Amino acid sequence: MDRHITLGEFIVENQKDFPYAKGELSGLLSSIRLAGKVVNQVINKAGLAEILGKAGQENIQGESQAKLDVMANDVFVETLRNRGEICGLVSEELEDFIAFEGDINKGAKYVVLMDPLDGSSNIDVGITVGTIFSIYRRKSEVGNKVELEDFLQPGVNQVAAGYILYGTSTLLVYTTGKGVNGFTFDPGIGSFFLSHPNMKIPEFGNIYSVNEGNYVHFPKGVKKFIKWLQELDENDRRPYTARYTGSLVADFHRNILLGGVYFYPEGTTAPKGKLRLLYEANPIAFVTEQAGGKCTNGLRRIMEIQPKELHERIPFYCGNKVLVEKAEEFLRKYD
Ligand code: AHM
Ligand code: MG
Repeated sequence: MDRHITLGEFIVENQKDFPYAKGELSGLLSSIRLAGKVVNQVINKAGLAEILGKAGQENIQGESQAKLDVMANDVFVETLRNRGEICGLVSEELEDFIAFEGDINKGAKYVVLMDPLDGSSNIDVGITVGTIFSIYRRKSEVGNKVELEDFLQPGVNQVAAGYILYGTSTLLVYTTGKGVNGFTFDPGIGSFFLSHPNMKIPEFGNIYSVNEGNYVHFPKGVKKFIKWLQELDENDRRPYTARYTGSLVADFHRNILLGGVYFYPEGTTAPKGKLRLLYEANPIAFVTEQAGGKCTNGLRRIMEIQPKELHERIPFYCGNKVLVEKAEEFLRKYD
């Protein structure tokens, strides 16, 4: 049998990239791996375990929560709390940040921001969903209770970020700022193995991913960009192919492997788009840039934007540099 590197081995081996590291980040990534395995197991048997459907409550953003949203949130919160490597957490499902104040969390210097189960509308129909996470060093002094400013940091401060894709296979993809690596879960063994080393977005991509049902609400520049993507031009290999599942993790993962552009623009019914800056846009932007792509709000680099609140939304254009720049060109010209 060939030698396969497990995620655990990879995390430990790469700790040496951070001369100041004491193993806390490695421990934190391992905790995310563990919680991901638990969520994966529940998702796999969701249709049998009576955990499909609505939880009967709304999250802070007025979105109806699915039972699996709540379950995934609880698994990540409790796993990360009990392992002690972080002092606070923000989740899409919770209105405010949680401060972890147990003895085990006292010396922790990291905070996590996450969407525990992204693409909730796909849960009940058995289509790919994901988890997205972002890790920062806290700004306030270690030992004290975490504060809002520890979470409201621009994406350039991220120490690590990534996602778990619960699809035809389960993958964990992450970056610590030294490239992007993907690991596929072997359910028979119970471990993630390195399957996608040093991921790079292909130079050319011909996929575009957007909810075109919102077309009438989009700004003129976005409409023109979509028409450009659909025009015949053999030099550019257009028209491009439309692919959209409604799960950011799935749409993004496909595009990072095959090349293309994902966008969730501002629109008349969603003036700032839909995606959340802190736990959807920023972590995906970090992975994108580390894979050689580009991620902006149509004007500015996502990761340089100073967040103002925990659940703020942002227009999002992400993927091959040339395609994101093409979108920006149309936005500048028409809007
Ligand atoms: P969620 O976090 O509540 O699941 O919402 C985020 C999701 C993204 O995964 C996806 O790209 C987008 O919302 C889909 O929205 P729409 O259904 O408007 O196309
Ligand atoms: Mg989400």
